[in-house]
Amino acid sequence: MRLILVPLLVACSGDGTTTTQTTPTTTPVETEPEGELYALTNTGNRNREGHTARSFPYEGGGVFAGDEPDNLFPSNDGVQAFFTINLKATPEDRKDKENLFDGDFTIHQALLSTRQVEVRGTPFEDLGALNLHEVQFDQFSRELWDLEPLEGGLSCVFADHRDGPFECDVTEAVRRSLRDEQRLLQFRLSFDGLSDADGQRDMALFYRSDVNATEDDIFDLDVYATPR
Ligand SMILES: [Ca+2]
Ligand SMILES: [Ca+2]
Repeated sequence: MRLILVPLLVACSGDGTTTTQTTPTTTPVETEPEGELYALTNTGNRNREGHTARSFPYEGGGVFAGDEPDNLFPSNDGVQAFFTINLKATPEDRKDKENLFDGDFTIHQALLSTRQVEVRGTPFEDLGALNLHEVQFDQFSRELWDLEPLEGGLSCVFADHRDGPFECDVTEAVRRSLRDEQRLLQFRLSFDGLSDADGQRDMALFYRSDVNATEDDIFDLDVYATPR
């Protein structure tokens, strides 16, 4: 925050001199977070990412969530997406640097976001908010359909409008993962509701070129960190 003094009142006194009163007001100023940027993305690994139905064991490769009323989901069942970020990965532009997992860093800020999203139908109106829950699993599979969120893990609203933003502050989750030597940061995305049973798709789909594939570089984790 930068303090800006704004003239509030200009008054002329009887002897012809002018006095000015000021009052402090605050204006938000965009500032870069402290530290260096470590830009990570999701793995794009089929063993770590995909979608499951929310009410029965099923799995597929695309990373999407919402109401998917096709013949695989005869009861207008909901789907939820899973993805993973490897904190041990070395960012492309930082080959000369130690990765976050092997190094010793002060983490100033970590923001998880995406712009690789397509919204079909009206999920935010019909199903509610798109929620992000931190989870842990070894292998992506249909058995994750009823996986509980990680105890003490991060939960947040990733988006509540089709125009976004699609993002969450995950600073504490990154700090805790590094402290606990947990190499993988894993998340589930799901809407508040399963389905509005209108026979229409109401979904958020995350992809670059193939909606049914698992692709890397969809979710961005921007970590600002300083080596200790
Ligand atoms: Ca629907
Ligand atoms: Ca609908």
